[in-house]
Amino acid sequence: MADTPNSIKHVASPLARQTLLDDSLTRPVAGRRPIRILPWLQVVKIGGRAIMDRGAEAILPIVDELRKLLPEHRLLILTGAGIRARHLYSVGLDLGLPVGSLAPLAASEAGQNGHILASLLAPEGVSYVEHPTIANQLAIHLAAARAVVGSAFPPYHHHEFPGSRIPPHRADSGAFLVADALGAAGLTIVEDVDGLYTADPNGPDGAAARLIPETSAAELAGFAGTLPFDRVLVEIMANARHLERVQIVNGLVPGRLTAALRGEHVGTVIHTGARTS
Ligand code: GWN
Ligand code: ATP
Repeated sequence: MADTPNSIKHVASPLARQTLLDDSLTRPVAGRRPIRILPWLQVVKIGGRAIMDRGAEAILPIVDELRKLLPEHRLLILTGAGIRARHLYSVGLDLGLPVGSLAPLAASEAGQNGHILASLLAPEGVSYVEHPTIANQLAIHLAAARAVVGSAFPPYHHHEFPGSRIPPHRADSGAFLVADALGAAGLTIVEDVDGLYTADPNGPDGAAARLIPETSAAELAGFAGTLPFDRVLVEIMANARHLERVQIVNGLVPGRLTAALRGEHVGTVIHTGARTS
């Protein structure tokens, strides 16, 4: 027995003998760009507050636009959480709930919006798919249907970072993270404003706010004002592996989403830190 060779102890691995914390040692193995899992996929994030909370007036035209896009694109449509999550934050914070408890509760509101949107697209064969399905079975679902709908919130749950009382990783960062991880062809964020402005166009200084047609994650790192998306997305975009740009468009203007998916510049284009090659 003692003489039996145990080859398991001798599995050759370039990372076997070194710390994973030293970039210079891991770079030869880990520094390469990962493969694109679904390179033909277009990810569309529909604002919870910007679109879904407005009801039929905003939702039905977007549903119509998405329906017409199906022959052209294979879509992962992800919904944000909207006003119900904001109510939840205020009640939860008043009660002293930690960020890790608030994150899954808010996420469930993003899911509810997804169920609503998917019901309206069901005649086209579109269904709501669960987080685990997005993680592991998107390819087979998108072989059966031109699009699926899911929750844009990332499932950080009780692992949410404790730096702030409101979950920092919300629907915009969730949509970006999954689009980049899948190596998708693009991400379009659908809002109720024409794009990123120098200041909140609906805020007190709105009259003086100017649209910024093009910017980068690096430039936004020094942007002191409010943003129409999760602030942590700026840092995430800077470290992107695949997605080279994101476009923010106004979903209240018919045709903008369609134009964006056809590669037209109709909102704010944000260049990420992903290398072109
Ligand atoms: O419930 O609408 O997925 O796709 O973050 O977790 O809080 O869950 O805790 O597959 O796993 O409410 O139940 O709910 O929105 O997230 O889902 O209908 O474990 O399909 O069960 O990662 O949908 O839900 O809220 O997305 O964002 O059962 Mo919902 Mo959400 Mo459904 Mo999902 Mo969370 Mo699951 Mo999950 Mo929980
Ligand atoms: P969710 O999907 O998380 O529910 P949402 O994306 O639908 O949210 P908001 O998070 O409210 O919606 O973001 C859109 C809003 O951001 C706009 O209606 C606008 O008033 C506001 N905003 C704040 N700062 C800016 C800015 N610099 N440029 C453009 N809009 C801004």
